[in-house]
This record gives sequence, C-alpha cells and structure tokens, in this order.
Amino acid sequence: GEREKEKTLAIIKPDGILGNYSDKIKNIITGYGFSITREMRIQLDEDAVRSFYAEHSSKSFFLSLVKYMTSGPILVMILEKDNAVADWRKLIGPTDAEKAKVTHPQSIRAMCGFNMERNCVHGSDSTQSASREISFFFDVQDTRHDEL
Ligand code: DGI
Repeated sequence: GEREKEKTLAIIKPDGILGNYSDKIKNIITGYGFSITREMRIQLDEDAVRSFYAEHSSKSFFLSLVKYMTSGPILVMILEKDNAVADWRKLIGPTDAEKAKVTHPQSIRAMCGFNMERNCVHGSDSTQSASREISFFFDVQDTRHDEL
C-alpha cells in the first residue's frame, strides 16, 4: 500500500482555546508541512485526564493538571508528516512556557502559553506515546504493517 507518514498527537489545551489560538496554531501546523488528518473538539472529564496522564499520577502537580485539563474544551488532532513526532515537539518548544518566552521565543508555547502547567499545547514525546495517545482519542486502524 501507500507509504505511511509518521503520526503524532497534538492537543490545543484549554488556555489555547480560550485565547482563540486554534486557527493560528493550525496555520502554523500546515505551514510546516503537517497534514491534520483527524480532529475533534471535546471536553475531558477527570477520569479521562487521569488516564491520559497516568504516568504523572504520583507527581505533586497531578491534581492541578487534572483540574486545568478539565477546565474547558480542547482540540485534539492527528498530525502526519515525515518525522512528525520530533518536528512537532520542536515546534511547540519546552514544557515551561514562561521560560520558552525567553529561550525559544518562536515556539508555540512561547506564543500562547503562560507557565509550566498552562502551556497551551501538547505533543507526543515518542512514536510509542503517539501510538498510545492516538488510539486513546481516535478509533484508528493500526496501518504500520500495510506496506506489502
Ligand atoms: O510532554 P510535556 O507536556 O512537555 O511535559 P510532561 O510530559 O513532562 O508533562 C505533562 C504536563 O504536565 C505538562 O504539559 C504540564 C504538566 N506539568 C509537567 N511538569 C509540571 C507540570 N505542571 C506543573 N504545575 N508543574 C510541573 O513541574
């Protein structure tokens, strides 16, 4: 079949939606050569956030993260292009948006985030995470073995 491009999961978090950054962020995404192949606007409940961020469940900031991520609607997207995971991480910048404003002023988190927690966007940190996170939100067939 046709060669599969790499996929990653992107989320515009509640502060990004509230600040009306969705269109601007989507223009940046497509301008960098990503295709947005699926998108869904939803509001997560506590159980969903606890499960999505399960790896952070023992951290001191977990409750605060759950509260923030359930505070409003989010926009979840599948992005596709070669090297999508690493390239999207590079584009969003460091986790701490306040620091990003100084060290990575061109990054998306510098543009629309506020601090370590309210950093306006998410990106999968590996192809394994991308795979888990994509199937967390979307009913997608695994096409990794389609190349015959
Ligand atoms: O992959 P990232 O989103 O860049 O960062 P991560 O996987 O280490 O953390 C997931 C999210 O958890 C992050 O986007 C915001 C929140 N977080 C991470 N570290 C801290 C934090 N929130 C607070 N308040 N304090 C932290 O140290």
